[in-house]
Amino acid sequence: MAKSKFEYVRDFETDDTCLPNCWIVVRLDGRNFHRFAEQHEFKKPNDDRALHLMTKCAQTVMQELEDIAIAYGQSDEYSFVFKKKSKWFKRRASKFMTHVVSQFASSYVFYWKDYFKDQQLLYPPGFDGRIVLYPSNQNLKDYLSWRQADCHINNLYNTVFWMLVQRSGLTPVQAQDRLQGTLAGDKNEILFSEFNINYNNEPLMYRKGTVLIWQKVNEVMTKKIKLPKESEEKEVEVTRTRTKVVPLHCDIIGEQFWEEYPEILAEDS
Ligand code: DGT
Ligand code: MG
Ligand code: MG
Ligand code: MG
Repeated sequence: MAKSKFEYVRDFETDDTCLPNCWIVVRLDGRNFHRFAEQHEFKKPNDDRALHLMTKCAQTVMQELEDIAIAYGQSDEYSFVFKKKSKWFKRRASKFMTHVVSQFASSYVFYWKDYFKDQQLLYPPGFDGRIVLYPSNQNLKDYLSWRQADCHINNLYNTVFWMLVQRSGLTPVQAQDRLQGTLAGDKNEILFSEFNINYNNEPLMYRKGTVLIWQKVNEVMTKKIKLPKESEEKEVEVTRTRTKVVPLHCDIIGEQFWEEYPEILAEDS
């Protein structure tokens, strides 16, 4: 086809190809979820419906898009790690980011009612996105460790904060003052001595966030087959191996996780 005189406008498009051989991380985060959580009466500090909906959306993203090796989520954020060798959309950063964020946002609305049975969705939620490239496995592990450490710090703080407000009747300002300058050990001690809570017994999903990985699972199903020499159909059990996205709530800061699942960082990834 002949070129039109307008074709030159394409030259204004900027190249956003991601550097080769790097892990491509897309992190999304709910826009103004402080307000969104208030308006939709999220339980404080952790709402299981909200956390499970986030994970359902992230599973959808992993299943619908190509080349995601692992994802990690907590609070109103999720990080998706694309394989180093991914050639998806010629590694264009804008394609990765927009596909992840739009698929996630539409899933959030689509699956809302499955998780928030009697709570109506009051307005359309939004999510921001960013892309970061990590050249080494250690950088990637440190990135994920950073997000999990963030989850721990925030969750410990929020757990004590809301105990002081909900159980001891402190105002938010008083609770904030009480926690000013306290270390992790102090917060654990307040929880234990004042509320009889051992922080280590709090649900893993709250303390560790959610890791999504691909796992082979065996599925047994019954199938009707017709044998050549017989006239009637017979029901037989067949086992199929499928790869599914599985949620885990485990530590990813230590080496154990990476030793248990070496395929995540494997060279051909
Ligand atoms: P942003 O991200 O700058 O647009 O603003 P926010 O308000 O989304 O701030 P962010 O992302 O730093 O903090 C997440 C907010 O989401 C935080 O205010 C608490 C809220 N949130 C997330 N998960 C839950 C939950 O399970 N329960 C409750 N009550 N709030 C939650
Ligand atoms: Mg933010
Ligand atoms: Mg947010
Ligand atoms: Mg956030």
